Amino acid sequence: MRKQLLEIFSEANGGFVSGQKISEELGCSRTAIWKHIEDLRKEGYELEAVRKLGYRIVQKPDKISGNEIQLGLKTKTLGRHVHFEESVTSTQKIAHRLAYEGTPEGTIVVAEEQQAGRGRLDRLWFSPKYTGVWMSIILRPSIPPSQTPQLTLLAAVAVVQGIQEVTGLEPDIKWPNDILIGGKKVVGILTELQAEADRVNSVIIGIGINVNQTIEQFPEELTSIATSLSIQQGDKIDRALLIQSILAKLEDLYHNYLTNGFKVVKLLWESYAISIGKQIIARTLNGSIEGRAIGITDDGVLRLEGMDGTIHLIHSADIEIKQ
Ligand code: BTX
Repeated sequence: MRKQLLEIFSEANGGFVSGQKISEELGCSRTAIWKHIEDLRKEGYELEAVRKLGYRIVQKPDKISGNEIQLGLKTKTLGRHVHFEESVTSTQKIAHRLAYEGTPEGTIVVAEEQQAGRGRLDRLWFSPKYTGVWMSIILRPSIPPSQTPQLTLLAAVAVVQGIQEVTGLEPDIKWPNDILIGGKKVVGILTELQAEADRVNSVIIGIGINVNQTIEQFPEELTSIATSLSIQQGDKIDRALLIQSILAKLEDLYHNYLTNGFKVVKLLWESYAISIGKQIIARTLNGSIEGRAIGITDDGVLRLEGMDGTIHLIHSADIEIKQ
C-alpha cells in the first residue's frame, strides 16, 4: 500500500493528488489514507495537505530505501532486485553471499552505512550513515576472468555519466578506479570476482560515492584527499536519483560491451581520464615505476613509458600524477 501511494505521488511529480483519487486507486477509505500519510511523515517525508486540492510531497526524507530506488528506475535488469539494509559491515560481503546463492544478474545491495567498507588491498572505505551511496552490483557476464578489469573501467564511465546527469559536475577518472573532482577523490570502485579458472560466475562491482557529506564530516586524514558531490556542487543531492541514473548508464554500457566489446567503453573512458599523457608514478606491489602514462590497452591495462623508453604494462597499482 505504501509503495502504491508513493507511486501515485511520484507520477504527480511534486503536484497535488486529491484524496478521492488516492482512495479510488488504492481502494481504501479516506481515514486509511490519512493513516498512511501519517506513516510517511514518520519516515521523514514532508507532506502538504490543502483542502480541496489534496496532498503533495514537499520533500522526501534524506534516507533512501529499496522502494525509492525502484520508483522511476528506467532499467530492465539492473536494480530490479534490491537488497537494502540500514547498516552493514560491507555491501560487498552481502553481495558475495547473494551471488553464491544464485541471485539474478543485476541484483544490487545498498546500505545507508558500512561499518567496515573496504577498498582495494583491504584498505578501509569510510562510509558514514545517510550521506553516501554504498552499493554493490552483481553481474554475470560470459567473459574470461582476465577481461574483468574492463568492467571496472566500464563502471567508472557509468558513474561519471550518472554524476554528470544528476549534478552537472564534470568528474575525472584516475586509472583504474578513482573518480576525482578538483583533484580530490569522490568515488571509489572495487571489482571482485567469483570465478573458476576459465569462467566467471559473477562480478561484484562495489561503488562508494561521497554524496552529501560536509567537509567537517570527513575524518581528518581524508580532508585533504577526499570530497563529496554536495561540497563541489553546493546543494544537497538526491541519492536515489543518482543511483537510478548510474544504473541506467551502466546497463546501456554493459549491453553495448557484451555485444560489441570494449571499444566504446575504452573511448569514453579515455575521454574522462586525467592520467593519460601525464608523468606519473605507478606504485605496484613489486615496486614503483615512473614514466608517462600513454594509454590503456584493449584489455584496460595501463601502458606506461618508462624514463628509458621501455613500455610497461600495469595491471594493478596506485597512481600518483606528477605536476
Ligand atoms: P582504494 O583502495 O582505491 O581507496 C581506499 C583509500 O581511499 C583509503 O585507504 C583512504 O585513503 C581513502 N578513502 C577511504 N574512504 C574514503 C572516502 N569515503 N572518500 C575518499 N577517499 C577515501 C577504493 O579503494 C574502492 C572503494 C570501494 C567502496 C565501495 S562502497 C560499496 C562497496 N562495499 C565495500 O565494502 N566497498 C565497496
